[in-house]
Amino acid sequence: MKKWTMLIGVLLAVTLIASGCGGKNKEETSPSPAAEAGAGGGAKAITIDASNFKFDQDEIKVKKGEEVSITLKNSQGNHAIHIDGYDKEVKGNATVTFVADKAGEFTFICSVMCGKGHDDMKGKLIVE
Ligand SMILES: [Cu+2]
Repeated sequence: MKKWTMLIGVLLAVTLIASGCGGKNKEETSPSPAAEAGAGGGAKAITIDASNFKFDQDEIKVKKGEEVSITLKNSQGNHAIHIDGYDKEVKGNATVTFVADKAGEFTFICSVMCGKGHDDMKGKLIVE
């Protein structure tokens, strides 16, 4: 009788350990793809190309709370972007990263006096 009880006890322990390991493995494997997705989707990368005298995108849409990474490429001339309301500035061939924590529409303008078309260089950052 005692032997049986012990055997059942051992079997139970083995089962528990085995299932415990299985559970642990699942825990170990599942966070890594999620972490990768988090890293990949962490910052929304936006590249704006500036030339005389326009930005190739005049509307950027992001979600509120999203981390946004804006890169400005000056393919022609010398321009920079200033985002009103967020007080963020990106100079040519540089990147600025910030969290879009305020919803609304924010105008961005060229903040370098680049020539006669300078005033036409504007766009909208839409945070929804
Ligand atoms: Cu300008």
